[in-house]
Amino acid sequence: MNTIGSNLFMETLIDEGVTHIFGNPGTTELPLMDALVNEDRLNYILCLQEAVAIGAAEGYAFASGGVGIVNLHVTPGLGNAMGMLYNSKRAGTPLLVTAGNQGQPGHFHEIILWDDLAKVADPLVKWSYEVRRVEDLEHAVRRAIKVALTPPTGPVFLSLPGDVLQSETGDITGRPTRIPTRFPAEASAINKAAKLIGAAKRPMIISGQGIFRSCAQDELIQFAELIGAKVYGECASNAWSFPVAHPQFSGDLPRLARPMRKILEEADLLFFVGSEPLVLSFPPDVHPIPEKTPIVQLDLNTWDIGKSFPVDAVLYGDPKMTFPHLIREVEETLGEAGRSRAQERRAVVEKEAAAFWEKTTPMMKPGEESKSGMSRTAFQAALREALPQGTAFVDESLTTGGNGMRRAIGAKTPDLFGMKGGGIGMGLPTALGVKAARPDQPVVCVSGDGSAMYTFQSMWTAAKYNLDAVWIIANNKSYRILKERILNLNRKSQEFRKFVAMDFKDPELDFIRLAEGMGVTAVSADSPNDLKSTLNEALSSGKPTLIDAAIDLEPLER
Ligand SMILES: Cc1ncc(C[n+]2csc(CCOP(=O)(O)OP(=O)(O)O)c2C)c(N)n1
Ligand SMILES: [Mg+2]
Repeated sequence: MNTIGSNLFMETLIDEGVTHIFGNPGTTELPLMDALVNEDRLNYILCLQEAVAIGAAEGYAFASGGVGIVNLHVTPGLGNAMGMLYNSKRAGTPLLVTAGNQGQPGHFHEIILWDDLAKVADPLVKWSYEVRRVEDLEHAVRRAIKVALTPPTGPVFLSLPGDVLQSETGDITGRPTRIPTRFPAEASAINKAAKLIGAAKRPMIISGQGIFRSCAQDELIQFAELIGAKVYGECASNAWSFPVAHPQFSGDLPRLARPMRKILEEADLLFFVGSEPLVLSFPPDVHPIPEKTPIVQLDLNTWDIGKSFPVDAVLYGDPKMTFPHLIREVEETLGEAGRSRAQERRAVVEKEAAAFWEKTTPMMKPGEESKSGMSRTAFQAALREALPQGTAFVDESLTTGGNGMRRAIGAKTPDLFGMKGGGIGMGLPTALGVKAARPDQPVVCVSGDGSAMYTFQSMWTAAKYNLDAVWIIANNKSYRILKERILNLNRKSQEFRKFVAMDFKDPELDFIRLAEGMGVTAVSADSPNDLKSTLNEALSSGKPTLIDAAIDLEPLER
């Protein structure tokens, strides 16, 4: 049989090390679906809506450390994917998103389903291109993957017109190109940073997902302990960068400018590492970063370095590679006396962090274990007990989550997959991708009930491919977060205690029947005891399971 563009596309992906494609096909993708017949080197995971495909690829890329591949259908398919693609952009997830387009001879005639796909995807990706000739196809795919994986990592897009996929061509001729970035920062910059750090009396570290990507957690712990700094997670943190249970860890930074500034003002030196320091929920009324405080930043992501504040010492390099040099220089700069001062400071920091966690760590109150309708803290405390050690945790918990949830699960979960972009509906599909990448690890996702409904079709894909994660719906029958925020406006919702379009009542959502309708086992958990036993059973069943957890939140206050 002749080789055509679609075979070449598949062969190129395989040669680039790809094993999974998340997609949803249409007529323009039929040459690809045909090329997949009898092709056991590639697993095509069918997703019944495009947002699910992107979310799953995102989880897959995150958990595998490689690139996630998505194949979509023309403009409507890409359109459905755009909201979730926004999250991938904000998280810097390396994805190659492809979509079939109508054949080029039909473009001038604007035939049905045609549009300028590369233009549609453009604002959310690092590179967007329509492959116009089969001669360019292999190298376009290779370039796209290289670009996605090069820091700052992120999604890229290729439009694949039908005529290109069906043109006759030869075999692949190239090979993968990767840009190694395991290099330490420049020696002179390390020296400058060490001097600033050595002179600081109250240094503070803000760590982010770049630490996870660099696998530099151990090095960061060593550094934080050496200088006795308080450690915060970046706002909207989507991965573990520092152990939540470490005595110097003080929670994630808030996403509001004033509270953030208040925290940062405590420090006389700020050290940002692998983090996007400013992800705010609202336009800032003050600059969240104190203007005069010296700043050191260590990152491979040149876009995030000094993005909206000045940096006094830039460490452009890989965190894992840079820390050993930095630690050596800081030790020298501090000397005996400086090191012991740092240890005194560390003891103070630990006390302050302990006081914070005493207020924030979720505790089960007497009698709550069997109470129907779980309080937020009882729900979190039950999870802390029930999660098996080594669980990969996908977090879209919204009002049932936050620092309390992170504290609850921190000691049990080496891997956290959270959201950066704020577009809800990522939890359910992300867990699909994490499970596909890590079949032997227990995977648990907590999702808000409202969030789950954006991508509920994920359940069918879980059943179809037996992706045996456990999805816990934190069911409070509402968009609770919107209610909390609308009360803050202090207008009519507050005066009349009425909420427009924020409740799932009349009718309620029946998550059990919804999940069962897609082939997934579903059980309800009314109390913390129920949650513990159902989670246990679900994880040992070897089948994908949904747990509908009844959350009975304390009354809304203001
Ligand atoms: C795609 C998208 N649509 C709408 C929103 C606005 N939004 C933010 S949070 C939220 C409600 C979340 O509800 P749920 O998942 O039930 O969590 P809860 O607040 O109840 O804990 C909505 C609708 C959004 N962020 N993204
Ligand atoms: Mg809700």
